[in-house]
Amino acid sequence: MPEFMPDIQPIRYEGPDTKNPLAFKYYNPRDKVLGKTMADHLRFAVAYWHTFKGTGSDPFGPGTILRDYNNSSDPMVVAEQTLRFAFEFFTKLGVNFWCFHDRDIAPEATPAEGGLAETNRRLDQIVKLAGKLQKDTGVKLLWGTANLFSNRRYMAGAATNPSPVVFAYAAAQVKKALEITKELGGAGYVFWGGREGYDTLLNTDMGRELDHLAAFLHMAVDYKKAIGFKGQFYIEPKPKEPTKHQYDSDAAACHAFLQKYDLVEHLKLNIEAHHATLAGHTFHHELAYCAANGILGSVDANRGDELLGWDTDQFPTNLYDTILAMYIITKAGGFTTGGFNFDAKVRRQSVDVVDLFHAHIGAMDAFARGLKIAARLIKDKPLDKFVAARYKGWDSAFGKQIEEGKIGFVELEQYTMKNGEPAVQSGRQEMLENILNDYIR
Ligand code: XUL
Ligand code: CO
Repeated sequence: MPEFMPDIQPIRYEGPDTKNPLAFKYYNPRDKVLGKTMADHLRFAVAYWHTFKGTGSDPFGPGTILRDYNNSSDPMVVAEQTLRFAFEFFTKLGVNFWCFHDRDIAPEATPAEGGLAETNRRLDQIVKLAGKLQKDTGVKLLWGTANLFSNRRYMAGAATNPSPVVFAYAAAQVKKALEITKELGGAGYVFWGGREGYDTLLNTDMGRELDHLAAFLHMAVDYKKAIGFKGQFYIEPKPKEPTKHQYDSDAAACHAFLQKYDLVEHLKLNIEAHHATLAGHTFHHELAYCAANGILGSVDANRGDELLGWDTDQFPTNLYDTILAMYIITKAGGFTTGGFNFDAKVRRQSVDVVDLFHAHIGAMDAFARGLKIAARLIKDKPLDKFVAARYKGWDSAFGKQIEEGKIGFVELEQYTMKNGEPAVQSGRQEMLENILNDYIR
């Protein structure tokens, strides 16, 4: 097979002083941090949809990005060439994982071309090649998913569609997506609620739609067991886009939903950085919520732009974000099945293949640097020590009695009558922010 990118050499670690823009300054996969290699901490994955299927189109104009592998009128030839390009890209970049939607890797057949049966045949053909390329390169599947939002049949949702016929179609599609994810040894499977939400409540039965979404996920759990798929299920929160209001709007809303419908033992969360921001939270907040509730699964790494209100899916470069993410994730024990999937796309003017490398190199370095800084914060404990001291009252006999539910309002009133006004203590936010900045070197 001739190479697609003969001019691009495998990306290597050259250290912080290198001037080579096609080298890692911080990501050294074999480097050990807190007893684990960087590769094992970070588990980077490339998102197939943005990186290989993205064209740079926006609401004001069509795509600007032309790729050589799209040079055939036969969509299956394009699909195979895209896959080969993708594995060359993974290998040259040095990432160990990839992620895909079913419709990214194989084109959907129209009813006239044979409908779902033909679509599934096409998928099988591509999955066979993907399995071979995975074996040849050692690159693994972090997670698979189904695109339940592009086709017009899903315009009013998939599992939450007002029609059970659409629900059935979506179920058939996810059934196949689970089968191929299993076949490719996927470590996980993501449910992002594409159009599971509403544009107006005037035409929507919200309670019924939520029941249907839960029923759908229970069917997926049952089918997962039936075929012996061992990967982790994730649900990915997002508050809006494409619908005005998505049901899985943020980590807390997903958690409440999973608990109400007895799904919490079956799904963890896949937190996307800019979905958090769109929800009016920080990436840090959403990760911390998951860590505090034992539901942290995986991450879609990206960022938004503070001046653009939409889902810009930019590559993550903000060090504060990566440090705080690594701080939370590492303290929570790190990824098991999850990893960092770059759910991010190059800008519309970044039309060259080399831009895909610059984008991923920068993002991987930003997380590697974040990991190194977080590791020093974890070792030295300047924040932990402050937090422990701030809460030390809870470690006293009195605090313990409250935490253990041994005393109630009556005893607390007696205590307060006796002890009077509590002493207040500074939260020292400015000092802590300075300490954090001090670690960035
Ligand atoms: C959309 C989004 C999706 C999911 C997978 O905003 O994040 O790409 O990650 O369907
Ligand atoms: Co995502």
